[in-house]
Amino acid sequence: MLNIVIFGPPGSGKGTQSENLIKKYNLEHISTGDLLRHEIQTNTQLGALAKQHMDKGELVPDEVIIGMIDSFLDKNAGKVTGVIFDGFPRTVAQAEALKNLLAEYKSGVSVMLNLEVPDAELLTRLIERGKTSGRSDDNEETIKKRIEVYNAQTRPVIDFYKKEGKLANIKGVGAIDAIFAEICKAVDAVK
Ligand code: B4P
Repeated sequence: MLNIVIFGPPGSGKGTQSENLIKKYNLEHISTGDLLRHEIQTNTQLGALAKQHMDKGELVPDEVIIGMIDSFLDKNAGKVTGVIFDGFPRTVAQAEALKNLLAEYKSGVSVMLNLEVPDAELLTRLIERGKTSGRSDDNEETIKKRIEVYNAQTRPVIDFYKKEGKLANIKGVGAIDAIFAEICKAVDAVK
């Protein structure tokens, strides 16, 4: 299986580039952010819990997220040619859990695409998205908190994949197509 982790701070282009990757490589897509927003929209208990954290720009607890990934793999592993993990893992504990879960299927992460974008650009993009997204976490105060949480809790995941020899740094500023071309080079190198 071709297992791609697309990684980066909020607003770095994970969702945007995932759409391109799915089309080109015919991958199954899991976005933990989308799944959580679906839970909120359908008023589930999990959604209510997630909303409390997301509205404050915090991460949703690891055990909730890991449970979602576990059931996703249960349904899909072995039946698909590959998976794109979008917005997951966001903590080292999540990265370790993913390694263990994929090992159960004699598989592992093929490459981790780390989209690098400066904070000022992230803020501009997400404030712009907030004008139309309807997302309660796309406002200046929450965006700043999300960037802070990224730096404190999520950035260490880069070192995890560096040690695993899976890290591919991608400059995430510029035209979406040009960034995608760099992403494809990194994916083709591990295919
Ligand atoms: P996500 O849904 O993952 O939200 P995100 O990081 O804001 O989105 P993304 O990074 O995909 O947006 P994109 O750059 O594509 O998470 C939301 C929340 O859910 C988290 O804060 C957390 O609370 C919770 N959560 C999710 N996963 C979790 C986990 N694993 N553990 C714990 N909690 C979790 O798009 C941004 C904007 O930039 C768009 O408008 C796009 O058009 C634009 N853009 C993209 N590329 C561009 C480019 N090259 N140039 C200019 N603009 C660009």
